[in-house]
Amino acid sequence: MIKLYGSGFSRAAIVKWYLEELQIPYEFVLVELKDGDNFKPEYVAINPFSKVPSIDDNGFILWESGAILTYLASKYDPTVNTPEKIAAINQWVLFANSTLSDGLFAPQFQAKETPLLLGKLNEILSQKPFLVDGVFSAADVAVGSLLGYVPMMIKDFDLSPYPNVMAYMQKLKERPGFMGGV
Ligand SMILES: N[C@@H](CCC(=O)N[C@@H](CS)C(=O)NCC(=O)O)C(=O)O
Repeated sequence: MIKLYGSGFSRAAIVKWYLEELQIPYEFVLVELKDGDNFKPEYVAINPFSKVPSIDDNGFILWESGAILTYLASKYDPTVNTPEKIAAINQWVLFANSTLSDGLFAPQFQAKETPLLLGKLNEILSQKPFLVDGVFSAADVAVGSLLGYVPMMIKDFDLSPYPNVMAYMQKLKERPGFMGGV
């Protein structure tokens, strides 16, 4: 069974959501960051950088939430069955964890990047319900999770100029497993 290593209020919630979407049985292993469990030798053996999440899939260990999402998609989502599809998902996962993350949360980029990125995302989401081929995938978990952090991390952020982004966030929030619990 897959083991998911994570802590409360961490990016392990992203992987947990996707495991629930895929309906894969998994064991959640608590690595309590506030107690420094991530610096203990047994966890450093799993992730040398002491970050969560990590997974252990029957002996195959992987860390970085984005890498874990694309691995799970290519292994366990039967619709992800061509190099092009894997690449398209990878593109959105990398976009979420680098371009979008920096543009939304790095103070030096916010003013220029946030309206540009959310404006374009709003346009894209006016044409399709989900990001890759209009079908829910790991791409939506990655981008949706990042967007989910906006109301949590940026006080009074006004999303009203981006109604399609708001509707997308609401639709994802209603899915069972959405960023739940971790
Ligand atoms: N880019 C990494 C970020 C991982 C990360 O920074 N995780 C945080 C929790 S959300 C962590 O483990 N922090 C512990 C620490 O830095 O000591 C990912 O997406 O997996």
